[in-house]
Amino acid sequence: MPQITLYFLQASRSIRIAWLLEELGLDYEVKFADREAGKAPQWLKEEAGGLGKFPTLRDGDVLLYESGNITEYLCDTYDKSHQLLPPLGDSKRYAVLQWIHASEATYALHALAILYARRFQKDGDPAKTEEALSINVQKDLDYLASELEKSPGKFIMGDEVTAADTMMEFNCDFVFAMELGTQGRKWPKIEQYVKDCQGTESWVKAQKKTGHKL
Ligand SMILES: N[C@@H](CCC(=O)N[C@@H](CS)C(=O)NCC(=O)O)C(=O)O
Repeated sequence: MPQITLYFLQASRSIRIAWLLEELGLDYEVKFADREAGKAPQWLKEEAGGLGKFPTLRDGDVLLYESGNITEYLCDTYDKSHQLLPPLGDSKRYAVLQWIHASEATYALHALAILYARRFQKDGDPAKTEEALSINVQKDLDYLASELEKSPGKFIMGDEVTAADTMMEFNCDFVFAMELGTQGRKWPKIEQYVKDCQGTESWVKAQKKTGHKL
């Protein structure tokens, strides 16, 4: 039995961690659940423990949630060559950590504001709310596109996948799939980036093993 268990909710950020585990070449068991009325089923929350949000990961006695935190833990514990996250003392570490944090604290925040407005806004004009909130999403995407232009390779930090990509790929795929704030605009550089991420052997393996689909 592998000592690592990934509690995986369908159509969620859980794919970030499956992709990272594949990049690290680690053996892991997947406890997969489909959504029920859009939410995580109770049995998965009880079995996983923690905050009841996914991904959640168990490694022996260690229980972790928050995809950015799980990413740091897995890299610090198993990425001995520091391919995915540079070591302490290397300034490139903070360039990667910046994306790990931005993926949740900025990119997901701005996109989810629109999803929640779509779901929960009762009064006023939802289209106007979405248009106003889309400014943040579009600025975020413009910035990512400009950073990808500057990258010496097809991924954020260059030609090799890093933890910046294992976190950010989901944000881009999700925003495009749900058209969250895109307002008809296209970002071909980011569309190509998503294709390149999803074309890696490790992402393909993660998708097959988990059954992830948006
Ligand atoms: N910031 C957290 C977000 C976790 C989160 O909200 N996950 C969603 C799926 S993407 C979830 O578990 N939703 C199920 C529910 O709320 O029932 C992370 O990066 O892991």
